[in-house]
Amino acid sequence: MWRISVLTIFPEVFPGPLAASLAGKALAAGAWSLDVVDIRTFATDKHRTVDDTPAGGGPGMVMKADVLGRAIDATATDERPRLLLSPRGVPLTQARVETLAGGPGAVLLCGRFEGIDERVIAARGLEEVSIGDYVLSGGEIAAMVLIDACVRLIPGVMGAAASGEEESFADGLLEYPHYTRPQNWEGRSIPDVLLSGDHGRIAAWRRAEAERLTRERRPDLWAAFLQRVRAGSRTE
Ligand code: JFB
Repeated sequence: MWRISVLTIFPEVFPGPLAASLAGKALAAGAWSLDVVDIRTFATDKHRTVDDTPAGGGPGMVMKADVLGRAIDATATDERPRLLLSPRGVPLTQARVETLAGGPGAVLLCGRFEGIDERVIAARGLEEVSIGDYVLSGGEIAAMVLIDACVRLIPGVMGAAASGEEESFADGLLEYPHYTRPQNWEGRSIPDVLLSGDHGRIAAWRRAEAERLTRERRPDLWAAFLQRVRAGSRTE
Protein backbone atom coordinates (compact mmCIF):
# COMPACT_ATOMS: atom_id res chain seq x y z
CA MET A 1 0.00 0.00 0.00
CA TRP A 2 1.16 3.56 -0.76
CA ARG A 3 2.08 4.98 2.61
CA ILE A 4 2.60 8.54 3.83
CA SER A 5 3.99 9.48 7.23
CA VAL A 6 3.77 13.15 8.18
CA LEU A 7 5.86 14.57 11.02
CA THR A 8 4.40 17.82 12.35
CA ILE A 9 3.81 19.86 15.51
CA PHE A 10 0.20 20.35 14.28
CA PRO A 11 -1.05 16.75 13.91
CA GLU A 12 -4.67 17.91 14.31
CA VAL A 13 -4.68 19.57 10.86
CA PHE A 14 -4.35 16.18 9.07
CA PRO A 15 -6.03 14.74 7.03
CA GLY A 16 -7.89 18.06 6.72
CA PRO A 17 -9.04 18.58 3.13
CA LEU A 18 -7.49 15.23 2.14
CA ALA A 19 -10.44 13.54 3.88
CA ALA A 20 -12.86 15.03 1.33
CA SER A 21 -13.68 13.79 -2.13
CA LEU A 22 -12.21 10.77 -3.90
CA ALA A 23 -8.86 10.91 -2.07
CA GLY A 24 -10.70 10.67 1.26
CA LYS A 25 -12.83 7.76 0.06
CA ALA A 26 -9.67 6.01 -1.14
CA LEU A 27 -8.04 6.65 2.27
CA ALA A 28 -11.09 5.22 4.06
CA ALA A 29 -11.10 2.26 1.67
CA GLY A 30 -7.42 1.53 2.40
CA ALA A 31 -6.03 2.40 -1.05
CA TRP A 32 -3.38 4.53 0.70
CA SER A 33 -2.47 5.24 4.32
CA LEU A 34 -1.63 8.33 6.35
CA ASP A 35 0.29 8.16 9.63
CA VAL A 36 0.54 11.46 11.46
CA VAL A 37 3.37 11.78 13.97
CA ASP A 38 3.33 14.53 16.58
CA ILE A 39 6.93 15.81 16.74
CA ARG A 40 6.26 17.22 20.21
CA THR A 41 5.95 13.70 21.68
CA PHE A 42 9.72 13.34 21.05
CA ALA A 43 10.57 16.33 23.22
CA THR A 44 11.93 15.29 26.62
CA ASP A 45 11.62 18.35 28.86
CA LYS A 46 8.65 19.33 31.02
CA HIS A 47 7.46 21.95 28.50
CA ARG A 48 7.85 19.63 25.44
CA THR A 49 10.16 22.15 23.74
CA VAL A 50 10.67 21.66 19.98
CA ASP A 51 12.46 24.93 19.08
CA ASP A 52 15.28 27.13 20.29
CA THR A 53 16.99 30.41 19.40
CA PRO A 54 19.21 30.48 16.28
CA ALA A 55 22.95 30.05 16.75
CA GLY A 56 24.64 33.28 15.69
CA GLY A 57 21.59 35.31 16.60
CA GLY A 58 18.83 36.72 14.44
CA PRO A 59 15.06 36.60 14.41
CA GLY A 60 12.74 33.66 15.02
CA MET A 61 13.28 30.16 16.26
CA VAL A 62 14.80 26.95 14.85
CA MET A 63 13.44 23.40 15.30
CA LYS A 64 15.78 21.31 17.43
CA ALA A 65 17.94 18.60 15.86
CA ASP A 66 17.66 16.17 18.79
CA VAL A 67 13.85 16.20 18.84
CA LEU A 68 13.57 15.87 15.04
CA GLY A 69 16.20 13.12 14.95
CA ARG A 70 14.22 11.01 17.41
CA ALA A 71 10.94 11.65 15.55
CA ILE A 72 12.47 10.58 12.22
CA ASP A 73 14.20 7.52 13.71
CA ALA A 74 10.92 6.34 15.25
CA THR A 75 9.03 6.78 11.94
CA ALA A 76 11.25 6.28 8.90
CA THR A 77 12.52 2.74 9.31
CA ASP A 78 11.91 1.71 5.69
CA GLU A 79 13.05 2.67 2.19
CA ARG A 80 10.61 5.50 1.56
CA PRO A 81 12.08 8.84 0.41
CA ARG A 82 12.36 11.36 3.25
CA LEU A 83 11.25 14.79 2.11
CA LEU A 84 11.51 18.10 3.94
CA LEU A 85 9.02 20.69 2.75
CA SER A 86 11.03 23.89 2.45
CA PRO A 87 10.92 27.22 0.58
CA ARG A 88 14.49 26.56 -0.59
CA GLY A 89 13.78 23.03 -1.87
CA VAL A 90 13.93 21.74 -5.41
CA PRO A 91 10.62 22.71 -7.08
CA LEU A 92 7.99 19.94 -7.08
CA THR A 93 7.00 18.97 -10.62
CA GLN A 94 4.37 16.66 -12.10
CA ALA A 95 7.23 14.35 -13.16
CA ARG A 96 8.39 14.07 -9.53
CA VAL A 97 4.79 13.55 -8.39
CA GLU A 98 4.48 10.64 -10.85
CA THR A 99 7.72 9.10 -9.51
CA LEU A 100 6.56 9.46 -5.90
CA ALA A 101 3.09 8.07 -6.68
CA GLY A 102 4.72 5.05 -8.38
CA GLY A 103 6.92 4.31 -5.35
CA PRO A 104 6.23 3.06 -1.81
CA GLY A 105 5.12 6.50 -0.51
CA ALA A 106 7.11 9.08 1.45
CA VAL A 107 8.01 10.44 4.87
CA LEU A 108 7.21 14.16 4.99
CA LEU A 109 8.79 16.42 7.58
CA CYS A 110 6.90 19.66 8.16
CA GLY A 111 8.90 22.46 9.71
CA ARG A 112 7.67 25.63 11.38
CA PHE A 113 9.28 28.85 12.63
CA GLU A 114 12.38 29.84 10.59
CA GLY A 115 13.07 26.20 9.69
CA ILE A 116 14.97 23.25 11.10
CA ASP A 117 18.53 22.69 12.36
CA GLU A 118 20.65 22.13 9.23
CA ARG A 119 22.42 19.10 10.71
CA VAL A 120 19.22 17.03 10.60
CA ILE A 121 19.01 17.37 6.81
CA ALA A 122 22.36 15.68 6.17
CA ALA A 123 22.26 13.27 9.11
CA ARG A 124 18.87 11.79 8.14
CA GLY A 125 19.17 12.11 4.35
CA LEU A 126 16.33 14.57 3.86
CA GLU A 127 15.60 15.94 0.41
CA GLU A 128 14.25 19.49 0.42
CA VAL A 129 11.22 20.03 -1.82
CA SER A 130 9.31 23.27 -2.45
CA ILE A 131 5.78 23.57 -3.80
CA GLY A 132 6.40 27.00 -5.33
CA ASP A 133 8.04 30.40 -5.14
CA TYR A 134 5.94 32.04 -2.45
CA VAL A 135 6.33 31.95 1.32
CA LEU A 136 4.16 29.79 3.57
CA SER A 137 4.30 29.84 7.37
CA GLY A 138 5.04 26.13 7.67
CA GLY A 139 5.30 22.82 5.85
CA GLU A 140 1.86 21.37 6.60
CA ILE A 141 -0.10 22.91 3.73
CA ALA A 142 2.78 22.14 1.36
CA ALA A 143 2.69 18.50 2.51
CA MET A 144 -1.05 18.35 1.81
CA VAL A 145 -0.44 19.71 -1.69
CA LEU A 146 2.20 17.04 -2.38
CA ILE A 147 0.01 14.25 -0.98
CA ASP A 148 -3.04 15.38 -2.99
CA ALA A 149 -1.04 15.51 -6.23
CA CYS A 150 0.29 11.97 -5.65
CA VAL A 151 -2.86 10.29 -4.33
CA ARG A 152 -4.95 11.23 -7.38
CA LEU A 153 -2.46 9.21 -9.50
CA ILE A 154 -2.78 6.00 -7.45
CA PRO A 155 -4.64 3.50 -9.65
CA GLY A 156 -8.34 3.39 -8.83
CA VAL A 157 -8.45 6.61 -6.79
CA MET A 158 -9.77 9.08 -9.35
CA GLY A 159 -11.27 6.85 -12.01
CA ALA A 160 -10.70 7.75 -15.64
CA ALA A 161 -10.29 11.53 -15.32
CA ALA A 162 -6.78 11.61 -13.82
CA SER A 163 -5.25 8.99 -16.10
CA GLY A 164 -6.54 10.53 -19.32
CA GLU A 165 -4.18 11.85 -21.96
CA GLU A 166 -6.10 15.14 -22.13
CA GLU A 167 -4.86 16.07 -18.68
CA SER A 168 -3.10 19.39 -18.12
CA PHE A 169 0.71 18.96 -18.49
CA ALA A 170 0.29 15.51 -20.08
CA ASP A 171 1.65 16.83 -23.39
CA GLY A 172 3.14 20.02 -21.95
CA LEU A 173 0.14 22.23 -22.75
CA LEU A 174 -2.46 23.86 -20.52
CA GLU A 175 -5.98 22.45 -20.64
CA TYR A 176 -8.53 23.57 -23.21
CA PRO A 177 -11.71 25.36 -22.00
CA HIS A 178 -14.61 23.26 -20.70
CA TYR A 179 -18.39 23.89 -21.01
CA THR A 180 -21.60 22.16 -20.00
CA ARG A 181 -25.32 22.90 -20.14
CA PRO A 182 -27.19 25.19 -20.35
CA GLN A 183 -26.26 25.98 -23.95
CA ASN A 184 -27.00 29.66 -23.29
CA TRP A 185 -26.08 31.23 -19.94
CA GLU A 186 -26.33 34.97 -19.24
CA GLY A 187 -26.14 35.63 -22.97
CA ARG A 188 -22.99 33.53 -23.38
CA SER A 189 -23.18 30.45 -25.56
CA ILE A 190 -21.10 27.31 -25.89
CA PRO A 191 -18.82 27.48 -28.97
CA ASP A 192 -20.71 26.02 -31.97
CA VAL A 193 -17.96 23.55 -32.82
CA LEU A 194 -18.52 21.71 -29.51
CA LEU A 195 -22.17 21.12 -30.46
CA SER A 196 -21.35 20.02 -34.03
CA GLY A 197 -20.80 16.33 -33.26
CA ASP A 198 -17.73 16.46 -35.53
CA HIS A 199 -15.10 14.80 -33.33
CA GLY A 200 -12.23 15.73 -35.64
CA ARG A 201 -13.13 19.43 -35.61
CA ILE A 202 -13.70 19.33 -31.84
CA ALA A 203 -10.27 17.80 -31.24
CA ALA A 204 -8.63 20.39 -33.53
CA TRP A 205 -10.41 23.28 -31.76
CA ARG A 206 -9.39 22.00 -28.32
CA ARG A 207 -5.81 21.59 -29.44
CA ALA A 208 -5.70 25.12 -30.88
CA GLU A 209 -7.20 26.57 -27.67
CA ALA A 210 -4.71 24.64 -25.51
CA GLU A 211 -1.84 26.02 -27.59
CA ARG A 212 -3.23 29.58 -27.51
CA LEU A 213 -3.66 29.54 -23.70
CA THR A 214 -0.19 28.10 -23.19
CA ARG A 215 1.39 30.71 -25.49
CA GLU A 216 -0.50 33.57 -23.77
CA ARG A 217 -0.07 32.50 -20.13
CA ARG A 218 2.99 30.29 -19.89
CA PRO A 219 5.82 31.36 -22.17
CA ASP A 220 8.08 28.93 -20.26
CA LEU A 221 5.88 25.92 -21.08
CA TRP A 222 5.34 27.19 -24.64
CA ALA A 223 9.10 27.44 -25.31
CA ALA A 224 9.63 23.90 -23.95
CA PHE A 225 6.72 22.64 -26.07
CA LEU A 226 8.14 24.21 -29.28
CA GLN A 227 11.54 22.74 -28.43
CA ARG A 228 10.04 19.25 -28.16
CA VAL A 229 8.01 19.61 -31.35
CA ARG A 230 11.14 20.68 -33.27
CA ALA A 231 13.34 17.96 -31.74
CA GLY A 232 10.62 15.41 -32.55
CA SER A 233 10.35 16.41 -36.22
CA ARG A 234 14.15 16.03 -36.63
CA THR A 235 14.24 12.40 -35.47
CA GLU A 236 11.17 11.12 -37.34
C1 JFB B 1 7.81 25.09 4.05
C2 JFB B 1 8.19 27.09 5.93
C3 JFB B 1 9.54 29.96 6.48
C4 JFB B 1 11.89 30.11 6.05
C5 JFB B 1 10.81 29.46 6.64
C6 JFB B 1 8.77 25.75 7.63
N1 JFB B 1 6.86 26.65 -1.24
C7 JFB B 1 7.01 26.93 0.08
N2 JFB B 1 6.97 28.15 0.60
N3 JFB B 1 7.16 28.10 1.90
C8 JFB B 1 7.33 26.82 2.28
C9 JFB B 1 7.23 26.03 1.11
C10 JFB B 1 7.30 24.62 0.87
N4 JFB B 1 7.35 23.49 0.65
C11 JFB B 1 7.63 26.43 3.67
C12 JFB B 1 8.19 24.75 5.34
C13 JFB B 1 8.38 25.76 6.27
C14 JFB B 1 7.81 27.45 4.63
N5 JFB B 1 8.45 27.85 7.02
C15 JFB B 1 8.35 29.29 7.11
C16 JFB B 1 9.37 31.11 5.71
C17 JFB B 1 10.49 31.72 5.15
N6 JFB B 1 11.74 31.22 5.31
C18 JFB B 1 8.82 27.05 8.07
